[in-house]
Amino acid sequence: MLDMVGESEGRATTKVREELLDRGFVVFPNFLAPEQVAAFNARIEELFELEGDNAGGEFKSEPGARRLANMVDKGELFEQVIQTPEVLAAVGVVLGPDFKLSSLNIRSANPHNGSAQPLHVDSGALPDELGNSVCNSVWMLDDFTEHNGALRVVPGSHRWGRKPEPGEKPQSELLVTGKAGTVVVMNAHMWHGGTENFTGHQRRAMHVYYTRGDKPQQQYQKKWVRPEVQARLSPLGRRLLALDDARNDELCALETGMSGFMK
Ligand SMILES: O=C(O)CCC(=O)C(=O)O
Repeated sequence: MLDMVGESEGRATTKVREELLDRGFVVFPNFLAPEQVAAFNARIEELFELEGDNAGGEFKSEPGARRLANMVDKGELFEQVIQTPEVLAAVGVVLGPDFKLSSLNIRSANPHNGSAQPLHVDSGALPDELGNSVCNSVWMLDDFTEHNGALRVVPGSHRWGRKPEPGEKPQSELLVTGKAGTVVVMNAHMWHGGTENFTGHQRRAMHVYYTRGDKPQQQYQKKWVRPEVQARLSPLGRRLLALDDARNDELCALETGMSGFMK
């Protein structure tokens, strides 16, 4: 019998399935209402203020961007967002029935940050004999425009079986623009990265990142999420955080979180 996560893949529409398999990404325009975007941004700005120089310290830092990490621990709206049915259905298309949350982070490209992120694959991972192991969702919390550091993707590159060379820029690269509230689900073996922010405003995004069950989480959720938050999670939330999964405990004991390019 399929479990709660496993069942989700069957609910993806044909369009979602085809775009993920063919191009490697699918866009859900205006998925969040403006009030929901505002609620995420209010909490995120509060956290940047509270955490100051330590912001993002549970993971890694990135020149040219503000980051926050371990977000499941930092507000009920984040506990909910990892359980979004449409996104889980799309993730199931990429990863199959056995997957879990890898990490939930915020990335805000700084005004006039002077450079783009390198093209990369998440966690530096390539598909293996079992198939895909990484799938990310990028939630736009500001409009993504041609000038403010929108996401770029290289459609189809999840099938190339290699990572981009430094500075490599395929002609097929596309910019993914959209209104705040839009969500992009992508096979994270597809080459992608943030672009340069030429404007005077922050460009905020939430990265809800999933991985296959036999891989370590980027942030070991059982370690980072406080016991009182763990205790109030739904069965699906517990399952997605892999809180009762001995295999995940072993995997995460062996390896520290890998980024596609950050130190
Ligand atoms: O925030 C974005 O536009 C994408 C960032 C990204 O790919 C990453 O941080 O790994």
